[in-house]
Amino acid sequence: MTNKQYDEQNDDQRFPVARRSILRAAAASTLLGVGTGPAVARGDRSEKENGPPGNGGSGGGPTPNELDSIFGFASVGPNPCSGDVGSECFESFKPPVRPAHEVEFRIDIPGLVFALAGQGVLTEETIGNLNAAVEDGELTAGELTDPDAEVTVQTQGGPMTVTIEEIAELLIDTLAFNFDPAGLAVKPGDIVLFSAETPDHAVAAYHERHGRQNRVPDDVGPFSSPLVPVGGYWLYRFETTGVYDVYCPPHEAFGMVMRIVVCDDGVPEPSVEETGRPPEAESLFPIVLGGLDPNIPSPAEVLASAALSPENIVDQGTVSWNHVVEEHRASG
Ligand SMILES: [Cu+2]
Repeated sequence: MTNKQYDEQNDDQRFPVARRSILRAAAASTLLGVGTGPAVARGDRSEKENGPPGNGGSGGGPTPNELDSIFGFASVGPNPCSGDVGSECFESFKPPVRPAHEVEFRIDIPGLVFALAGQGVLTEETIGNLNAAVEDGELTAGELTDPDAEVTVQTQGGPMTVTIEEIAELLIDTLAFNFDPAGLAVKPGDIVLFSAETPDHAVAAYHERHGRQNRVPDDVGPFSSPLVPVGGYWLYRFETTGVYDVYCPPHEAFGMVMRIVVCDDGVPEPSVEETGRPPEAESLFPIVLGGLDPNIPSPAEVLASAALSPENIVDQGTVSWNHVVEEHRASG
């Protein structure tokens, strides 16, 4: 995602006048707003043109009775499971293609943190101090050398003054680009609905034919989605028992990867073959934020985390992205 796209999303409402309480609201509205604003608007607009598959709608193409084993089924929307709804939304899909689980494509970057990037209002020293202070995911008294120092940030809504401590708090709220949940256990044959709440995402298997280390069960093809429009979704059926590692091609380098474990009983082992480039060992996310570093795990770290061990995923059913990040930050 480019700065320009973010600037366009940083509308007036996100940076109103009253400061402290609004800052939290700003963070929250970005957490939700970057996705749900456009998602709702675009979903509404396309509602007349499309419907969920198996429900008489076109979905941008013929209604499928089955999902392609490589390309699944993509729809521009509307997505019955968009936003804050329960699993009853799955009933909008007819049984041959009814999902049993949902994963959201998310961007959790407070608008103000993004606005700070590239404005040069923080010194190297302050950035270093902020990064060290938030590394463990908690702000402890005394960690910031000058917590009350103020900086002025240019936003779409005009200049906004914030303290270093407020920036630190927003950095801790920054969860970057992610799949949520980041760990998911499903039964063989289950369909997963990937919901595009924010733009610029896709799903691809770590597969030798994508030039990558093979991290899906033997016999599973090089499946992938297209770039899924906001308000749209992608459906994929996981047939073969085993551990599936997938990534978002535009955002993998920033840590956007996840693991799906397919099993009936017992816990399958990950199968990793050296067929190509492994998951990135280092996150490039601080580059997006002009050097600010909220300590988001790299793709390799995410997939090696205890939180995403197949045992833990099967035990928990789902593992949130927030949990993966918290575990990483706490591990020092
Ligand atoms: Cu993405």
